[in-house]
Amino acid sequence: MAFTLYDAPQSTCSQRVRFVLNAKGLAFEERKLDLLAGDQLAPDYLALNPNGVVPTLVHDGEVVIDSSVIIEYLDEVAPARESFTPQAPAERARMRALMRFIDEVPAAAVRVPTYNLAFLPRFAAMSEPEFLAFAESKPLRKEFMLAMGRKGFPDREMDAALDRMRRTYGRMEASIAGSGGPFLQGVRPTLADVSVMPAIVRMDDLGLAAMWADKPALGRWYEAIRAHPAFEPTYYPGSLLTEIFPHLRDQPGGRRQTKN
Ligand SMILES: N[C@@H](CCC(=O)N[C@@H](CS)C(=O)NCC(=O)O)C(=O)O
Repeated sequence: MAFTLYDAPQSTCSQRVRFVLNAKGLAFEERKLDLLAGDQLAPDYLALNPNGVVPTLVHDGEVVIDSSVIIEYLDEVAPARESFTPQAPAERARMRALMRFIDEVPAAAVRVPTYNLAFLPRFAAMSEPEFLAFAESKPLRKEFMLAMGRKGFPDREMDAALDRMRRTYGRMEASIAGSGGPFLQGVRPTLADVSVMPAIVRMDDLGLAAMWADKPALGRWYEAIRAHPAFEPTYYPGSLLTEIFPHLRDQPGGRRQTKN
């Protein structure tokens, strides 16, 4: 089986796919896109992924897009070594319900602190017409970029996003407690754990891990997922925002860090 993954080192959606490929021991050719340079909007790439986002997987000529769809696809075509889909239909349904929640709530919410705390200096340096043209070029994220503007999301939006992250921690804590842990659905990680992992790593990278200090099961979950053999190769050097944006290291979490 030949796999080509179009991705970006720091992209949370790409990290889901790298984790599953690594866990299964599947060799893949990684084609890294520079998202700030706009590689994802080049006509050749848009022909593969009309959403103009990473990741995109090409498997023996078949193009598969959207990280949740890709990780389900990988678990179907390559169930060996480690499967991330439970056998029992009711458990599968629970996993998929968690994945829908994760895509709708934390995967979307985490973009707000990411843009405000990490990417903003890049956008602030653009002229207004430059920024508007940049936003206009995004098939999937035009409105998101316009809502953010060159000055960043207002406090109201930031607070709402952090609140959605808090609700995620609560949902995770309950799921881990209900299953006995250490993962969301018990002793083995499922695709739901893989789906939420990059959002939690991102919040930690932004200096906001104190937000779940009162959630012991989530703390143990984080240790367990980091100890998985696929974690290290997934987060190879350059995968964290603090590695490429020095201002994040100086002011981890900014003023938000104290607001739990
Ligand atoms: N639902 C899509 C979302 C993909 C997505 O938002 N990718 C981001 C990186 S995590 C991206 O490529 N952003 C580039 C841009 O917005 O121009 C998925 O899960 O694959």
